[in-house]
Amino acid sequence: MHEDLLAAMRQSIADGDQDAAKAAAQQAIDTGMDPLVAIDEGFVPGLSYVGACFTSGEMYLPDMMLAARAMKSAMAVLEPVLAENSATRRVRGRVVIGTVKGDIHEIGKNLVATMLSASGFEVVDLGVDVAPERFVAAAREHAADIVGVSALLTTTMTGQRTVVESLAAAGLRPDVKVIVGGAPVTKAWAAEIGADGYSEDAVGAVALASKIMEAAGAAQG
Ligand code: B1M
Repeated sequence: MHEDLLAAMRQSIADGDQDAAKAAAQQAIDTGMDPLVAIDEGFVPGLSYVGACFTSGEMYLPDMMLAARAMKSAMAVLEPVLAENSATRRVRGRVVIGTVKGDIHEIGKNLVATMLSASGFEVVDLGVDVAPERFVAAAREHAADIVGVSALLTTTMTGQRTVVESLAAAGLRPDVKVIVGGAPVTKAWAAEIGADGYSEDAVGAVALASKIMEAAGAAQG
């Protein structure tokens, strides 16, 4: 049953079938499946499959767009439940998040934002294709503790370095910490560009942000 539903989720994304994706997400909720299991083991493998087919030339950009649309439909069903499940009232810190300039991938960034806000962080989501100046202005305006920068393309991940440099040039570093993530991003890259942390996934991003806030609290005594 569990495996059948996960397979249906993968298939709905591979087919780019919004209705099937929504129905599978709803079925996950109705049957008490953890929304994160549905995302990580059902829907994301569907997207990975589509990504691999795109690389090998078996699928084209419109297929990837349909898959993304189906994924977003499933997320619209799952994210409110995800937020509800882990809702906490304590504000643990303020995070400004966005996808770098030139990059319009948002699904992973949205998941990170949802998980952070569900875990008690105040999140200001700047969306996609965000210029470094906007990260700086928002960090200042919202007195951010952390700026989160997502990048999904090898050609746009350099934008993460620009954000780190722009925050420094604006005099906001090192008080504002920077965390980075996205499929091509690595821990080594984060270290190279002077970011304060890297996480592979949304759950890790919450742990990382929490660790940063604890360290900041300890430093203040
Ligand atoms: Co694009 N795309 N895409 N795409 N796309 C990839 C990334 C690609 C790997 C596909 C492939 O070739 N196999 C490839 C990049 C190759 C590279 O640079 N190495 C690629 C390409 C080439 C492109 C275009 C250039 C295609 C073209 O036009 N010829 C184009 C670029 C557009 C642009 O941005 N300027 C493009 C466009 C698109 C769509 C618009 C069709 C669509 C995005 C729609 C949308 O987001 N609204 C799309 C999609 C869907 C994908 C794939 C299939 C799926 C991405 C995704 O949502 N994954 C992707 C292939 C793949 O990843 N297997 C691909 C699911 C999501 C939950 O995972 O985003 O990795 P992810 O997020 C994870 C972690 O990375 C991490 O946590 C998240 C949750 O666990 N994480 C963070 C992410 N951000 C974080 C931030 C953090 C911490 C962790 O701290 C701040």
